[in-house]
Amino acid sequence: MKTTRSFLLLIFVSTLSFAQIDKNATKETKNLYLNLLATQKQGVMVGHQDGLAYGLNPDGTRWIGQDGRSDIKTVAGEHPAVLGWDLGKIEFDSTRNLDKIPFVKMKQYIEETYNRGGVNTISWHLHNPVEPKKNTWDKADSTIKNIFNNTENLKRYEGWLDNVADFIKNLKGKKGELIPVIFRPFHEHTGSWFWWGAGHCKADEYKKMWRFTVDYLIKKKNVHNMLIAYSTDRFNSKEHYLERYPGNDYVDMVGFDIYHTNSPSSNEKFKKDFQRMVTTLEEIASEVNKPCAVTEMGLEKIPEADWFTSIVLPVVQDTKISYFLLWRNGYDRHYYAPYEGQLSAPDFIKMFQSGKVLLEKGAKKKNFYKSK
Ligand code: BMA
Repeated sequence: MKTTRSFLLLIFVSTLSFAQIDKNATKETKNLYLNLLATQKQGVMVGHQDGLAYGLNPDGTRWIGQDGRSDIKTVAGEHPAVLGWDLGKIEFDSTRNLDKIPFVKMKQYIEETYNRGGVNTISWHLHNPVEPKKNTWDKADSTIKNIFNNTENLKRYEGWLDNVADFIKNLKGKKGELIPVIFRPFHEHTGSWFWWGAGHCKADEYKKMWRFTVDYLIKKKNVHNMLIAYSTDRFNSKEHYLERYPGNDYVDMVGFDIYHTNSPSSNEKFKKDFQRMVTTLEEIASEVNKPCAVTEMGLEKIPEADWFTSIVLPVVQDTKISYFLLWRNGYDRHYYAPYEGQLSAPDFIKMFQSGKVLLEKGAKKKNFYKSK
């Protein structure tokens, strides 16, 4: 009897700890979550921020809004497996996001990616709800405290969340089903360059803001096609990583952002830090039973010809990491994925040919949205 009871308890606890936070999530969203877990160590997917929206021509000039085009496809023959998008400026009913992508086009790209079997993740570089003219990089202290202290500020923030909810709830597949997205709010909070960063609010304020946001979207606005990702910037230890973690009931996926600067002198140090952070993330992900990813990364302008195979691949291959997302190819001095003719393009292809990383066809094979 006693054994049966503890056996049942064990089953109960393990189903609980595998579950995603939104019990009313759509079927496709639940499948995405379970399949991210189930297909760990079966290739790490490559992501690219804004990859379908714009990029660079061989001469370094920009291309914008050419349907069917992406720099990764031009270089390696396939679109990225994961596409990142940002909702910055959705706060103001703007028709374009902070990097000038029309929201109607973003919706189209998200739908195309989903229809191809790929994964979409959404970040939000939002303005400061207390002083809405000030942008995401505003460094005012106590912003979060001042949102909750003041009804007008809170109302304003809720209005912004309404816009986020409307956007996410309007993403639909061919059969009218809602498209699951990985929503990654208040990112890089171990740094202090955004108003929600570690230097500008206390840990409990950050957690309060996080929980309020997630509850508002899921419970109040009934957004049920979303997984919630927690992503720090650099961190020194497991404790540091978890310092502002809002709890297992508020996070579906764990990740971090990391940028490589000052190459080549920093190459060894970067690789070491990256390795340590991936190892710690895998440990945490195993403990909390949640999928994990390198939610942003890159080396601006990729001046290292073998960056992908000598620095990135050795660290991410054969790990639990579901994907690493390269930041956007904004313009000729600010890009993170190779484009046609770029120095690291042959090496990117070599990384892809290793069979250890996946682009869109590899994502499709994982059949993320179907139950197994
Ligand atoms: C930053 C830069 C900015 C951009 C922002 C949000 O890292 O790429 O140019 O506006 O991300 O996408």
